[in-house]
Formats: sequence, C-alpha cells, structure tokens
Amino acid sequence: MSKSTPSDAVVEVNYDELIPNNVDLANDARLKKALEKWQPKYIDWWNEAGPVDTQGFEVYLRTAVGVDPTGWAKFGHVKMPDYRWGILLAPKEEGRTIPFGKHKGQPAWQEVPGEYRALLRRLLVVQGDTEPASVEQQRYLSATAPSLYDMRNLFQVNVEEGRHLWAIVYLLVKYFGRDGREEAETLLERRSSDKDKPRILGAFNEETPDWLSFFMFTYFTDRDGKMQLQALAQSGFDPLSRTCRFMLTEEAHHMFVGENGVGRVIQRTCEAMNEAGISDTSDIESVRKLAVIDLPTLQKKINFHYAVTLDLFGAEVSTNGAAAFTAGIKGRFRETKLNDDHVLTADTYMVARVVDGEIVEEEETALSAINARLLDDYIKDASGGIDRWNKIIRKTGIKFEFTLAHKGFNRRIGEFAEHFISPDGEVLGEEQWHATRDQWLCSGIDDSYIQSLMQPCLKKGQYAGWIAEPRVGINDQPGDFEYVRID
Ligand code: BYC
Ligand code: FE
Ligand code: FE
Repeated sequence: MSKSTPSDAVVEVNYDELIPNNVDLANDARLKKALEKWQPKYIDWWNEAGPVDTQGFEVYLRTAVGVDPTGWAKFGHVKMPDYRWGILLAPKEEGRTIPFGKHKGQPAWQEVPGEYRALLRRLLVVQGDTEPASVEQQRYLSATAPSLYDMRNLFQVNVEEGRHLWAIVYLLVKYFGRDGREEAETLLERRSSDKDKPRILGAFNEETPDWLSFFMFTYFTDRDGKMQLQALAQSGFDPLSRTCRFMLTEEAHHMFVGENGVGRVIQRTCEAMNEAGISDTSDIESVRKLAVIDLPTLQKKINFHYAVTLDLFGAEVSTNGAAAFTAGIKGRFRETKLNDDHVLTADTYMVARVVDGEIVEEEETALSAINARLLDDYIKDASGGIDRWNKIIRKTGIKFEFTLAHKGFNRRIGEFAEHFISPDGEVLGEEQWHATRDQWLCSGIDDSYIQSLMQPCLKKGQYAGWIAEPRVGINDQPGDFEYVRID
C-alpha cells in the first residue's frame, strides 16, 4: 500500500488485518466475518460510484493510524482502492455517565438499550447515508481539478467520508444484528439524486457540478456534519460517542478545504479586478471577461449552500428531536459545557416563524426546540468564515461584503418551508420572490459561466486562473509537490 516513510506516530491500529481497527476485531469472529463480507461490496461501490477514472492515481493521502491527538495520521502516496479504511474509536472514558436527558447521571450504555433501538438505528442510518452520498456527488470533479493540490484535497475528503461510512457500518453491524447488516447493505445501494433510490436528506441529492460548489459544500454542508457529530458525540450510547469523537478529528480538514478554497477564489477575483483597474463589483460583465468569478455570483453560491444546509437540521420544532434528547441519544452542541440542568423539562427556547405575514419569535419548550437550537449554533459557527472571507476582500481594497441570508431564505424544511423570504428577512409574495430570485440564486447563465471556467490544470505547482495558489502546502510540502501522480 502506502509508500510513505513510517512516522513516529503511536501505531495503535492493527494493520496486519484486512480491516485496520482499534476495536479488537480479531477477537470478535462474528463481527469480523460480517464486515469482511461487506468489504468487497464497499469496494464495488467505491469503484462504481466513487471518483471516476482514478484507479491508477497515486494520491498523497493522510491515513488514520491511531487515535493519539498528536500523531493520529501518516502521509504517503496511495492508490485509492488500496486506501486502508479503518475502524477507529476515540479512547474510552472510564466512568463516563449519560450527560443529559431522563437517564442523566446513569452509567453510559455499552449496549443498545432495547427501548431506543429503533430511534438509534434511524439516526445511524441517516448519518451513515450522508457519507457515501457526498462521495457520489463529487464523483466527476477530479476531471476538472484546478490543480493537483486541490485534486488531492478532494480525494482526501472522499476517502475520509468513506471511512465515516465504515464507522457507522461498524456500529450497525456490531450492535443491530441482522437489521444492522441489512441497513449496511442498503447504505451501498442508495445513490445521490437517483430517481428510485435517492439518498435520505435533501442536500445530499443536489449536484456538486463544479469546484466552487465543492468548496461551498465542504464549508457549509460538512459543517452540518460537524454539528450533528458533536450532538451525537454527547450520546449516552458510548460506542456512538467514541465513534463520533474520532470522526470529528477528520472533519476539521474538510471544512478547511472549503474555507480555504472559497478564500482563494475571492483572493484571485479581487487581484484580477485590481490588475484590470475595475472597482465596481456590480460590473459583472467586465469581471467575467477576466475569467474569474465575480463577487455577486459568489454571494449567490453562499446563499444556496447555506439554505440547503439549514434544511439538514430538520424542522425547528420536532418531536423526533425532543425524543432523541430525552432518551439520552442525541445531545446539544457542547452539551457538557452548557450551564443548565441538561434535562430541560422546565426550559423554553425562542423560535422564529411567520405569523400573519411577519417574522416573529415565539416561545417553545426547550425540548421541542432542540433542532432550532442546533440550527442557531450552526449559524454562529458558520458566520466565522464569512468574516474571514470579508477580510480577504478588505485587504485588497475592493469594497464588497458577503452576508449570511436570513435563516428563512429559500427553505424547504421547517417553519419557513411554505414561505417566501428574501435574504434580508422580508416576507414576500410568491410572485415577487420568483421575480427577484435570480438576484439571490444562480441562474442558468451563472451556472454555465462557472462551468466554462472548469478546465483542468494538472501541472505540478500550477493553478487554474480563477483560483489563487494556497499559501502553504499539505503537510508542509513545497509548492511544486506532486500531490497526485497520474499515469
Ligand atoms: N431532507 O422532525 P424532523 C454529514 C425528515 S451531515 C429530507 O423535521 P428530525 C456530512 C426526517 O428524516 C450530518 N428529509 O427532523 C456532511 C424525518 O423523516 P422520518 C448528517 C428530511 O428527525 C457532508 C422527517 O423529515 N447527520 O455528516 O428531528 C459530507 C421529520 O423530521 C430533512 C445527521 O443528520 C431533509 N433536509 O431531524 C458528508 C444526524 N430534514 O424519520 C457527511 C442524524 C428532516 O419521519 N440525523 N427530514 O422518515 C438526525 O439527527 C435527524 O435525522 C435530522 C432530522 C437532524 C436529519
Ligand atoms: Fe463525514
Ligand atoms: Fe466531512
């Protein structure tokens, strides 16, 4: 497999086995057999629905080799079908108790409590479904990569989403018997945007047709991954908590790829405008003549990916959300750091909704508003990158600011699903919304323009003209490093 030099990372994972793991798979014959049966089907799925025409590529990838926070990964060139997708759990915390809900304070469960079996299985399936879905959505991107560096980042994200599927399949197969094995198979059968067997959640059936969409997706949608995994990492079901804690270690890089990618697009656009002496950001025609992506179009892309990701939090007021919290299965963002009783039966939370044509905040029980709260935490988390992108623009002297739309804008799920809300939070009529839509979301013309820029740039150290070079390489590699060896 890898040609990398051995690092001095703590190697806790047994790599002699077909499935690298730190869960003592060797001593669980039934589980090992079931996973070894699933493994070739996973490889078939990867070859059929994963990155297209990349079999011979040697990619400079990081592979998880342990769970020590300071040395959990090693880097080296790997052919992707040979990537070692392992099963890794964060270390067990001795004496851990259930941090919230009606079982608060009881010892964390090491087995699935019978009464919550269906609930837990559903959440695992939904989580697991998103991982392969994102790989499917990104299947064709390598053909138009703006550089070898970016291509490598795409593949890094892809193999780790594959590993996240392994992480969830491990839980399903180990703890849910025959039902779990069936779910594991079905996870390989659904396909993003397939008419007959689509992926479960909306955003995962959208297209990721170009690299700007990919960067926006990894910034906004992988961040839903972060928030949901944080909430599941609180779980009273300890194996789920430990699984999610390790997944979060990998997630940070996915969001970095997005933030950095969008930032480099902004940088390049502003530089090109300055070189050409254009200061009017609304002069889209002149900016497009420079073959870079104009800032108003970037704002439209932000609007789209933000709204479709907000839908992933489910309805703001949800009995499912309340049930999962009360059961001790899915907590809140940073649950253990919050200063309340963690049971919430007496608490309330303000939820925004449209009443008589106006947006108002109304009090709901905190339990029923669990999803609303995670959504609000996501919004705060996502706003940080917007500030950093604006700083890039400011430094170039161009006058323009990105904003996050009102949370009711372009929603399909929850309180605002039936309403027409402008990015400024104005309640509009349907006709008015449709008449102005193209100012807020990409039109076919915008999409075709972005697509026209998607020409591969695969020479070492070179970058497509619409995106700036990154300031530092992966794992401190030099600028002309061969991140992907293409035969
Ligand atoms: N699209 O009470 P409701 C990631 C369904 S991303 C379609 O509103 P609930 C990643 C819902 O399933 C993180 N359907 O919401 C990122 C339910 O259907 P059933 C993924 C939707 O249940 C990038 C019905 O509507 N992980 O890891 O409280 C790359 C009523 O549900 C949608 C998770 O989401 C939608 N947008 O919450 C790779 C964590 N929204 O069950 C990976 C696990 C809702 O009645 N999942 N519905 O048939 C959950 O916690 C919950 O299932 C949800 C929904 C938060 C998604
Ligand atoms: Fe993931
Ligand atoms: Fe991710």
